[in-house]
Amino acid sequence: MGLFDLFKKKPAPEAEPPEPAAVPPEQTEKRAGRWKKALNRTRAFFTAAFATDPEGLVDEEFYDEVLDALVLADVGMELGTALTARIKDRMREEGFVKKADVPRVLRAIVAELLGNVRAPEPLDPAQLSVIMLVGVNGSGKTTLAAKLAHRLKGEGQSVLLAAADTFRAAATDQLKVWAGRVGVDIVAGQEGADPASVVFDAAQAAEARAVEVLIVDTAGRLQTKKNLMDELAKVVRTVDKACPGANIAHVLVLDATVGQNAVSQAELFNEACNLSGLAITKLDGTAKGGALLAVVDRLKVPVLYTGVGETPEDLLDFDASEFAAGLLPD
Ligand SMILES: Nc1nc2c(ncn2[C@@H]2O[C@H](COP(=O)(O)OP(=O)(O)OP(=O)(O)O)[C@@H](O)[C@H]2O)c(=O)[nH]1
Ligand SMILES: [Mg+2]
Repeated sequence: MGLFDLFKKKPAPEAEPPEPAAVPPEQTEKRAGRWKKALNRTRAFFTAAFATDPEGLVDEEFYDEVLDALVLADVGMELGTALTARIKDRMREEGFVKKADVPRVLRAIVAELLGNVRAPEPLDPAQLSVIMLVGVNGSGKTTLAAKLAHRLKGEGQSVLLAAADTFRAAATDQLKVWAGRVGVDIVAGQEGADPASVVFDAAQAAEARAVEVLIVDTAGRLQTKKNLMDELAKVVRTVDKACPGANIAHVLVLDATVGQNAVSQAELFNEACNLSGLAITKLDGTAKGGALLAVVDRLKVPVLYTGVGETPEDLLDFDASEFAAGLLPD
């Protein structure tokens, strides 16, 4: 079991191991539908490229259109060029010649890219798990903290929130409101308090209350502000010291609407706090999902959670195949 299998409710020690639950087909369909919807706008670029003359043969002009679609979807020129070359190779290897074959080939390549990540840290279910949410201002950290708390509580886990965004009093108030709405406890400090002291207190409270999952909401910060990134590194060290033996995940929360800036965010947050995984938010409305591919390709860390709205239920577990299927037309 990996660190991010937290959502799988632990069986009581004396209970029989549960049968793997069969997912009802209507639920699979509903999930696939949500992915399709989330990636509507991104898919439109590919639909445009693939819609004209699907029975035609692939040529350089068509591959240029595919590259344009990849760049428009925020994949970036570098990865877009590499992916286009991979499509050409795969088409040749598999003996495909028609334009209509390209979406299927690209879907497989995208799913492989998203799956080519470091294996997750093993989860020790007997220990506290800590999920630290980090990211730039407004990326969706606090909302995701609430969504995760809601989900984990629903799965029967005991959850504590730590309001380690002490930059603004409003930030703590926002998380307190969420804690009340989803019905979990929260540890907060005064405005301007050292965020490391808040996480230290929260870690002690988690220990004392035998909490299973501690979710730490941190202040938004620009990845280029060195003093703020140093402060984050200090919070990380505090969590490490305060929670010896814990399962600790540092999750970068990326706003899907920021495009290629996500790559710089990922690189600099990874330097400051050695990321365990990614969450992508706002993958509803007008977002484009392509930058996520560039980030995963660069850092080789898994995507864990996806935010598709502003309510606690608007959380999807990440699934590489469903993402790839949503990204490209059938
Ligand atoms: N549409 C949509 N909006 C979202 C999603 N996640 C968060 N938001 C909205 O984005 C805005 C910022 O979200 P927050 O959770 O406050 O972001 P934050 O990263 O905590 O922000 P700071 O603490 O200021 O850095 C809010 O208006 C949220 O409702 C999402 O998945 N979809
Ligand atoms: Mg916040």
